[in-house]
Amino acid sequence: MSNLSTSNISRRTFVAAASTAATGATFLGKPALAQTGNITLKWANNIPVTHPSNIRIKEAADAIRGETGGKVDIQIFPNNQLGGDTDMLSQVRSGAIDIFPLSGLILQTLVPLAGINGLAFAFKDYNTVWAAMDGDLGAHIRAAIAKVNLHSFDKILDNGFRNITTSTKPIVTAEDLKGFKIRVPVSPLWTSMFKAFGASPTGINFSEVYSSLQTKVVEGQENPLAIIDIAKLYEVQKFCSMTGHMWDGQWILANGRRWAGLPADVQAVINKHVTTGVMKQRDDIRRLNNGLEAQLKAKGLGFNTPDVKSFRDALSKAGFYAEWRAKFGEEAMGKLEKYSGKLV
Ligand code: X2X
Repeated sequence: MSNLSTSNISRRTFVAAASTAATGATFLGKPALAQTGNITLKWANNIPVTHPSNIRIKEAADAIRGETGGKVDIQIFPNNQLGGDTDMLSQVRSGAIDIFPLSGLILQTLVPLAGINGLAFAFKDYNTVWAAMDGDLGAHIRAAIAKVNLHSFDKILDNGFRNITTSTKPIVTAEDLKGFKIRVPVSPLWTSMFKAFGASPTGINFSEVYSSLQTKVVEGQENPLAIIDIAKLYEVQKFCSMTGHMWDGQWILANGRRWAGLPADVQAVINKHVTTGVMKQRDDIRRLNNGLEAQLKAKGLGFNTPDVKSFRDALSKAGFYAEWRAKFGEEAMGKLEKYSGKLV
């Protein structure tokens, strides 16, 4: 120790390092996996088991089990088995669920800033989406999420650019949305967007979407093609309008206390495999959303290319961008507009 200067090392770091050296039992100041018992984590979400989000996370869970010699077991509960999104959000906060991927726009009920990437027509393509979400905008949102004691993993899952489906008529211009009964996820920004179009939106969790379309509680909904296909919404919808009105992704949220209590080496193994899984999931979703139109046509869904400018103009005219600029604030809007360009 005599030639080791401790003057620029904090006491805490020094103590942690010293105890690691002495016992080998800690890693970055936390107990290591070798010193703890088996760890079971409940991972729940709102989508069918055949969706890439579940396929890739199952692969990640298998790899994590393998690398930890079976000590870390991530159990996946897909397809709203543990409740709808708003319910699962309460459960991940209380610790009844450990890990839960959720749209930033639904998280907005708890973390207002998390809806910002859903501002309509903000992203022109995937390159811009990933630059923003893996860059300054995503970092800003994740910092806001941390304040409500949820841990969010570095990389957001892709859901995709969203398109409008209906059982009644094709949506070609913004005019066609006037008075239209549409399901939106439970989220202030989503509701406000469709009100600005003059539609009549109802906030409904995804767990109830198929039945609400089937029983015609609502005439339509909006989702990326991968969801429309995998959740079989084409069975209860006739038309799809390729509005691409917003990009949506799911932050992978963990209960803050549970995550902080995991040994650091366990956190590192989970992070590594979840990140690999997310990067593969993004590739899968991009491919699906680009290639599914032909398959959905074959299943009877009619497609049309709408007048996107009419939708964009309707929102500007209704004051949608001005309203949300005031709510999100200039600092956050600056982080978005660095990627999107000015939104007015
Ligand atoms: O609820 C939806 O529409 C879905 C499946 O796209 C989300 O998770 C936001």
